[in-house]
Amino acid sequence: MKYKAVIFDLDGVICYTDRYHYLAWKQIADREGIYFDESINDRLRGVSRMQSLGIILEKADRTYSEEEKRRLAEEKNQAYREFLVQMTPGDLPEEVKKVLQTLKKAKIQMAIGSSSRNTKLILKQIGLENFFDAVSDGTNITHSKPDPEVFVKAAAMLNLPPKDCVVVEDAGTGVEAAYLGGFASVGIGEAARAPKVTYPLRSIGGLPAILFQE
Ligand code: B16
Ligand code: MG
Repeated sequence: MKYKAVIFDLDGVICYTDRYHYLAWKQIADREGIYFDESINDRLRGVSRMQSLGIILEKADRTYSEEEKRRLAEEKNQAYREFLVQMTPGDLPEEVKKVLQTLKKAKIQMAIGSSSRNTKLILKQIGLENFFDAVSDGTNITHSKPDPEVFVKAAAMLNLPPKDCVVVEDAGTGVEAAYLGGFASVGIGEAARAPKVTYPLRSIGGLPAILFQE
């Protein structure tokens, strides 16, 4: 097999928490009278909470103090977590579940590489708390995607060099991060059009075929 491990992004790949990020930021933006839409939201994929806020505030008609920014980010996180605590194992899409089971059977190692500081909560909610061989997330990195740090750390946790791992991403920034770290990447959704993507895919169901090719 060409790869020994898969490093999955979380939001938008394993589950649809990207929708909840959007709804939580939308609440904050609407209250502050700041224009925010789905295309601005696409720029937030894979970037940290504070960087996301910085992108949203580009449309604000006044400047915000550091203290105000800290408070807005905290409020967004509270709103986001209210969605997360309502998630159940039923929020793990069937297609993703099948792929994970297939790879487990084939003894391919699996890790998470997510910028989110809520990764552990999400995995617990969808019943994957003890499923992955390694979890690298927003709590163990200092630079978010497109910096490759989160994937480099995931590979180190698996004791594998980047060339033995493939990263699965839904964001252009994530594909860029994989490329900069020396990883092959599978891009789904908008990430399928990222300039550095190795394997563009329509949906995650096509992942086993890529891994099992000679
Ligand atoms: P949190 P991923 C990223 O997760 C999201 O795509 C991004 O929109 C979010 O700002 C970031 O996590 C931080 O999330 O506020 O929960 O720490 O796509 O890398 O799994
Ligand atoms: Mg993502």
